[in-house]
Amino acid sequence: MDNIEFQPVDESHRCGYVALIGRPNVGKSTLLNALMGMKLSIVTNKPQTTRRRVLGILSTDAYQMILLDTPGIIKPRYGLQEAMMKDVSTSTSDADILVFMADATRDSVDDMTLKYMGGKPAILVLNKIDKVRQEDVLPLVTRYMEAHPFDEVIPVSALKGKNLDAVLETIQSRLPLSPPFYPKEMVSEQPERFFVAEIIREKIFKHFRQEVPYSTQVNIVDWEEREDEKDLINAEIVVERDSQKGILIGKGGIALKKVGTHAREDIEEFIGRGVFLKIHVKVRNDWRNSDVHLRSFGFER
Ligand SMILES: Nc1nc2c(ncn2[C@@H]2O[C@H](COP(=O)(O)OP(=O)(O)OP(=O)(O)O)[C@@H](O)[C@H]2O)c(=O)[nH]1
Ligand SMILES: [Mg+2]
Repeated sequence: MDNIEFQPVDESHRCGYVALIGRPNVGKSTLLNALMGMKLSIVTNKPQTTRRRVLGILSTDAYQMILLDTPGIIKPRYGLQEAMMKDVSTSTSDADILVFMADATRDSVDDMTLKYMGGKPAILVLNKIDKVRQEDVLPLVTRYMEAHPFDEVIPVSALKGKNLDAVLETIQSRLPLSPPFYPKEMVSEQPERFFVAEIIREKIFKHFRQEVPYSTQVNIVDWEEREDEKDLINAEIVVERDSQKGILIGKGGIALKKVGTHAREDIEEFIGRGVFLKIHVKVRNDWRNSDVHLRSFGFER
């Protein structure tokens, strides 16, 4: 008994899981990063950027919010997308509170996405208000409220950091009373490898068009930490066809080199150390529909 330490119990401390869900490209990952005050989740102007949930842990003395950024909700057409939607379902069932995010520049309410809500406490966050006229927001709010009984509605601009305090306060007030689940200094539970692979994937989304980003998986094959030398990271990019491999590598390797340089800069900033980044490209036919490949890349459908 002597070596058991009793932590003082703070009765008013709040802690819980908060899932950020919504259509692709509405700004969920931008919001996660803005709330966290650091870039954890990759952001591009293409839909379906996020493929699996990214966990951000935001702690103060008073609360701990475990934020789950999720893939954008779509009707799945292939195995990878099925795994992505399973991830959304798991996140919503794990969540104490749902933050449903919608793009204020689009005026349609999507019933398919609302099916993921169940009966959980839900906050509607209308994003991108920097791009719409204020008088257009209210009719959209009305339409959403008719479609689902949201507990709160908050118009924001995740990109410009507008009204995010209101998001934090609203979430905080609805979190369950509970001691923290994670140490307060922890910001995520995903390993550095995951974030490094994501950074490389972000650059591929930014540098290539059409199907190449969607056919790409990035794996960290090896990571050697070396004394007095830069870390050596070996990454592989998996594509579905030889033609995609050709596009990724580019004439004289120039396209892949660009991806590598941009990724390395961000990786070094993220991990705070110098890095040698080696990337090679391999082809796995139709991996997005292969259970064996999906599983080996960590996706479950
Ligand atoms: N104008 C404007 N653009 C925004 C805002 N928030 C996000 N964006 C842009 O919208 C695009 C998509 O942002 P993401 O954060 O990747 O969106 P997402 O919902 O995570 O997308 P998926 O991961 O594909 O589901 C990016 O180009 C962002 O810069 C905003 O408040 N205003
Ligand atoms: Mg995203």
